[in-house]
Amino acid sequence: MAGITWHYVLKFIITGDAAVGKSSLLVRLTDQRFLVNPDPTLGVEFGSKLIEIPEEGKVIKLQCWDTAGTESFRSITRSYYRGAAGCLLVYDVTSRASFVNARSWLADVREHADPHLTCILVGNKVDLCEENAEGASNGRREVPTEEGQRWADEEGLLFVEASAKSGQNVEAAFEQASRDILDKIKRGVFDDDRSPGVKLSKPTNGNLALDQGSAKQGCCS
Ligand SMILES: Nc1nc2c(ncn2[C@@H]2O[C@H](COP(=O)(O)OP(=O)(O)O)[C@@H](O)[C@H]2O)c(=O)[nH]1
Ligand SMILES: [Mg+2]
Repeated sequence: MAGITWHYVLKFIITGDAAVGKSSLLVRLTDQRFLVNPDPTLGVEFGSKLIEIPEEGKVIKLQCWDTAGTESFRSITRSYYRGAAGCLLVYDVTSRASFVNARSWLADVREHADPHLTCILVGNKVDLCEENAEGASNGRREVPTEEGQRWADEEGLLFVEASAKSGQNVEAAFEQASRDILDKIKRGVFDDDRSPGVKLSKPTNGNLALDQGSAKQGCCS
């Protein structure tokens, strides 16, 4: 595998209410840092990162589109749903409203995205409700873990609780979704000709081709 840059490019979208931490999750993934006062996202922002799925022996290039969560951008962001293989549907565990609104974001995803898209529900900001020594939380949590898990199960979504601030489960969320997408590719649900959200590094002479050019291109590789 020497020299291989990536085996698959998977396009992800990150969606959910404003201020739940979508941009922070992306910055944590790509730059391993956390901004206390990030600028609000205007329209759509982009980030990319290589991750490894060791048990599959595959290197994945994640291409992530971070959408603005405000109503005024909703019509713009819808067009970005189309070519995605994966979606992070984010809510804030300290905001019940953001969890309730996740339903309408999911409805948007279902309406506009590929029906085979893998969606992972991410309850962000768990660092704000860490338990004390007696096991009691400090009271900021508004959505119990079980409730998030139950809704994810009902809707057929993957589920994880994470923190862009501490980094907990951020890469794991993308990895879990990528594993699910790889599984779909294996089963022939996604293929790179039909699904714009999945791009395969083209084989030459039975080996995976180098695609240094595209991997190094642009501002975000
Ligand atoms: N404590 C905590 N704050 C967070 C976390 N993620 C984001 N924030 C904060 O929440 C606010 C909104 O974050 P942002 O990433 O802009 O949200 P977006 O509108 O969904 O992109 C910012 O002040 C962030 O610093 C987290 O995991 N924990
Ligand atoms: Mg944002």
